[in-house]
Amino acid sequence: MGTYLATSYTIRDRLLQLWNDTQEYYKKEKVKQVCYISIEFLMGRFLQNAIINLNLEENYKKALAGMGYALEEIYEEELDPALGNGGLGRLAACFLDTLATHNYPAWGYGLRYNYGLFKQSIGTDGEQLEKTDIWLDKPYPFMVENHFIRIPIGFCGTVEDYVDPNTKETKEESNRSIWKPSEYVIAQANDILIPGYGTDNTNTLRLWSARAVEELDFEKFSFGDFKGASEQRLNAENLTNVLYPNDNEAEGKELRFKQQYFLVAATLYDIIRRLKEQKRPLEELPDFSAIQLNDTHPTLAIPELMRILVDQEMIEWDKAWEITQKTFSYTNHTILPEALERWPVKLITKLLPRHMQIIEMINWKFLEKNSQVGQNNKSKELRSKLSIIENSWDTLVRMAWLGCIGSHKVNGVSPIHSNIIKDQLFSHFSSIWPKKFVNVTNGVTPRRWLHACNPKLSDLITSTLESDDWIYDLSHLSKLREFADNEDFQLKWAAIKQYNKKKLQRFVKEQFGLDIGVHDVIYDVQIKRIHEYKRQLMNILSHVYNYLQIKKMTEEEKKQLEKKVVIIAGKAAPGYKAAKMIIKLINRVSKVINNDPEIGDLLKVIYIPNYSVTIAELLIPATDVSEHISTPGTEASGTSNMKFVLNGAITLGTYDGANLEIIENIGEENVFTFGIKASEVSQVKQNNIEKGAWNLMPKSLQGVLGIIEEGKFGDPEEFRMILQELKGVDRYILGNDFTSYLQAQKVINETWKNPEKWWKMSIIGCAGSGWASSDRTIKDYAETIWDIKPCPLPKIE
Ligand code: 26M
Repeated sequence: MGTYLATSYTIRDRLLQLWNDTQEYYKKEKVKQVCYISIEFLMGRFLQNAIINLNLEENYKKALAGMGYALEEIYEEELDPALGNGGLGRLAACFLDTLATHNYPAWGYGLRYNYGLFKQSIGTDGEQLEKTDIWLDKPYPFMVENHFIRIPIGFCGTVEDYVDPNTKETKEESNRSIWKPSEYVIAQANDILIPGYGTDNTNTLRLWSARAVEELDFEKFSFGDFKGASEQRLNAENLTNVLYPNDNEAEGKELRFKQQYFLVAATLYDIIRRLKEQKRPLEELPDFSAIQLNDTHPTLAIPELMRILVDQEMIEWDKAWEITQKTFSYTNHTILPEALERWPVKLITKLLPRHMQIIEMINWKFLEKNSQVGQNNKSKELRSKLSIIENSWDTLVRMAWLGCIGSHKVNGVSPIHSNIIKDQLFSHFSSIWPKKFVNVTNGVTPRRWLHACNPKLSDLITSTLESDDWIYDLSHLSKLREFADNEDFQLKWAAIKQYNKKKLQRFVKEQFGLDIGVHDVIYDVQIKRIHEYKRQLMNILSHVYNYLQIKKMTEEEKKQLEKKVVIIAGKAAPGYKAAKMIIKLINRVSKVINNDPEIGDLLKVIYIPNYSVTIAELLIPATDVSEHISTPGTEASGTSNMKFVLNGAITLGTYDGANLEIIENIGEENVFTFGIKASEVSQVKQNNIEKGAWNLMPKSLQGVLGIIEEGKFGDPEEFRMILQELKGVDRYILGNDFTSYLQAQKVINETWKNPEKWWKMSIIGCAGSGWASSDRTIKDYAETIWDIKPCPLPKIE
């Protein structure tokens, strides 16, 4: 620990200097910046990334070796902060790396949760167990509390009419009111310095933590009554205690709502403070900063900015609205209905009474302008479609609607997803504002996801291309295509995969005491949050089928088989019963298969617990086949699919999300595709409903379900819910895709027998992945949405 800390502090020192210089320079240049607000930032470990970005890895290696330490071992001592659930939070982290690397003036704003995503372990029955992740127990040198930045955030209270002392103008004319919150919590800034690769520019990720109000200098903020503040103390600190563990499911908890407001209120205060520091008027906000809302979680920023502009800064409503729309843009990451946030009007009225009024006003003005009030059904229908406020089981605020209406641009994260947004989810808005809806395809940082996690492959690419330019311009990878058939290159390429697989093999042995082969074994990996739409269930059921097939084979037939290690990892939201059952089933199946002497090393199924960014960095470089098998139309993009192709894994995938971009860029002949297209989904679902999924299910899958029901993997009651779903409606159409999934596996096994073909596909995949860099993504955002330009620190000669 000591060496790790000492090493880290030397890096932090350097970063602090660069960071100071960068921030001074941005201020001096008065450049437009982007602020990326996200309820999650899944950063991964810091030290290696920082050392690489500062181009100090060789120096540190040598210096530490001189003292008897191995740098790699020091890296392993670092904790991995889990301040995000999955794709959305990790995307935000990739963006920060790119923004710094390409010298964009940028800020990340998020929350410093006391407890990150729960730690997962697997119980003796194969079930998921959860433990609190108390990450702040250990020192974390890369985050510094900024003592100068403490901001009071109000909640609840009352709203009073505003009467202008001079004109006697009332609320009706001015739209102005005065909010008097009854509770305050302090937002404390904690800064993580973000180094870029090969540049001195160092940006800020500012994470807010909640503190009780007594610690504040009361006089400085004259907010009046602080009676009862002591009772609020515990409440206050509770606010940023825990990251909600749901991924792609909206959780209607009051505390979650408070977190969201706390994040945006502190952030806007901070942005406006920095604008005022430059002595610029609020009218200039859109030229000072673009603000990107990462999903709907920070959309309360829209009414919050309106409140500041109208109530506090005395700006006319229409002018304020223009500023607001110009400033914000919103990214949608999901179309799953259960993930679209809708908050009860009652709850908002209680916690943020003034904001509720503002939301109603925004809605009213919008509807006045865009839909005729008529009594006929058609105009009523249009109004209820457009309205931010929904009347269903309760009166609810649709946060995605608020995001659309309050932003100048709304983007999806892959072409198919953006089309679904434009033509289905928000079709009523896109006919009003056809230009508002755009696509910005996701990307991943090649620094962490190739250069750092797969150093041998990185070296091979650099020596082959005779340049390391690809590290910050990934389009250079296309030149690898010439080498796809080159025997010598293929051998080197394959040897690196072998090396990475050995590393994983050692890990599996150490962690689970399990022996897995490396030579001539296909490593087939599916790692992501466990969710029905991602179809881990289809994966495990296919291997139950394969297992049963092997059991029927003669020794001769078995000799013809390809060996496979199936690896699955990912957490289930603690309240998501079906997902937890899937984990249990995977572990039960794994136990049976791995312990069956008739199977030997032909098939192994391994569930790796407590999946994290760090585990991904180990698994991705070691993968031969990576699975991205969501039901078409459900996975907005996926980003690990990109990381895998970059590292030479071949995709086994459906026609969904960014898989389609992979197919388009490297050719379908280099991807193992299967299943139906998104356009066919509704028909299949309809059939399932009308005829019953069981009746349409292939015999192969019926047989597998039969075996589970016989109790082969324990009491079938434990899996009843997921079995019933499959036999009943089968919402994610596993039954329909099962046969072609098995067929794709056959094709994989056949292809594996032909190494030249295999490695050619693998190389072409990597060569065709230049587009998958988050550098390309950020350039798209910067040019089409944010209107910001790089601002590199001048080099000191
Ligand atoms: C919302 C409300 C309450 C509690 C939790 C949430 C919530 C948290 C995370 C909802 C969704 C969250 O993440 C969704 C997510 O990760 N979406 C993924 O975003 C990736 C980046 O764009 C895409 O690649 C994935 O396809 C998409 O599933």
